Amino acid sequence: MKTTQSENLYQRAQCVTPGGVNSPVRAFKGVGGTPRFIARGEGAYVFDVDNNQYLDYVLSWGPLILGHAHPAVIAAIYEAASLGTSFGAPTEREVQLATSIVNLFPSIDMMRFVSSGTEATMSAIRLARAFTGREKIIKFSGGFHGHADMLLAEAGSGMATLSLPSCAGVPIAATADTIIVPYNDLEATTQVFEKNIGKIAGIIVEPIAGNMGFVLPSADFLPGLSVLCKQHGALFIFDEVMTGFRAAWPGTQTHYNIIPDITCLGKVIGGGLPIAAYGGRQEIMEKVAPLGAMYQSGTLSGNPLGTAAGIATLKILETPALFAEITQKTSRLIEGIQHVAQVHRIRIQASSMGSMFGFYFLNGETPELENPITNYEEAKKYVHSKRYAQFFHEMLNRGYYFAPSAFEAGFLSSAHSDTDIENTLTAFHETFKVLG
Ligand code: HOZ
Repeated sequence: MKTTQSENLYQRAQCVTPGGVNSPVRAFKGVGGTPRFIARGEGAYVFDVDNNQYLDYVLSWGPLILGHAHPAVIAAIYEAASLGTSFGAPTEREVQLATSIVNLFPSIDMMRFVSSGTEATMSAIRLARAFTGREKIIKFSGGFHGHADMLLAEAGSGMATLSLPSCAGVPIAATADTIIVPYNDLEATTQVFEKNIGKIAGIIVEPIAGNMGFVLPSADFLPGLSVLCKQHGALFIFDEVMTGFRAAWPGTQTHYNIIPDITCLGKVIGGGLPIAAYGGRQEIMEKVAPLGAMYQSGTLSGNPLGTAAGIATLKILETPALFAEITQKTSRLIEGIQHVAQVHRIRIQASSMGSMFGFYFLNGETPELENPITNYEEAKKYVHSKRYAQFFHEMLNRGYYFAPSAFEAGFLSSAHSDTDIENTLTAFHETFKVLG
């Protein structure tokens, strides 16, 4: 595979941008090699600057559930752009998209648009603190909620890939009120509440952990957290930036039958443009300025192009059976991967929910359990990172683009065809044959 143009651009990029990338997860630090510079995307495929074609299982880290450059989404963006790109004043599309979201989520009476998942979670934490008058928050190790100071402790995603337990430049005081608990550990969470009576403002959780690889919650975990929050007057914050309109329709809270106090959304609701949101019960959201004293703002919040892309995306995603079809294809992929691994006697842990999936290569230290990885601590211990790196490059060279890290989830789109899945599984067979 010729990669000269990517290599040239990477050289130039490194001179003007730290690590040559505008978000650390894009660098190939966890797998080695040169990041591919992407020239264009079409449906399930991306094409790099050397004109190599890849079947894309990253999909811009989740937003592109309809695939790249979906004609209806592009048409909506063109139409919006032709009328003006930003006004710093309210628009009808904001009301339209917010109304759809409020109607779909029983937990959301009111919501506020922001421009990134980071802003959504940062604002949700501030709101929980404003509403409860308390300062401490609980987050789970390996959970990634964007890059706000108080949440960059034992965080997943790029922090996991780079093995950074904490972030330089974050003052100790910023994370002093962040209490870290292992994911899926209800007992430890209960103890934290008991030791901090009347002090916990809220719990923030990725209902499905998708930034330490892919870990599903145990049956009692999310309901248990919900009960704990109610018992202790703390707010339950569901970070559905990644899982919303992805792992379940409209979110995992519906699937698990949980009514969180605050929900964070992003990725899919912006159809590939920078839109995110946080929302919840009316009495909580009324604390947000200008109604209340919790201040939060943004020049580009609710941007016309982003809301247009979001409206177009959700409209198509509502097509009967479409969501179920993408879900089915994702299950087919995961079952196929499990089968290939069995045939080649390579130990993996693989699972999916909706159109989100993940698989771990397990190392020799891993106990003989069906799903040995249930939290970040276990992921760090049992993941065979070297094997993932080898897998990644074998697949990349065959034209399949997976996340360049063993600690990220994967995604499917409506543009991925059955043939794409079958071809992917054939490539897995070939790759597993040569894995060391
Ligand atoms: N949530 C994204 C992947 N885990 C992060 C995207 C980014 O950091 O660029």
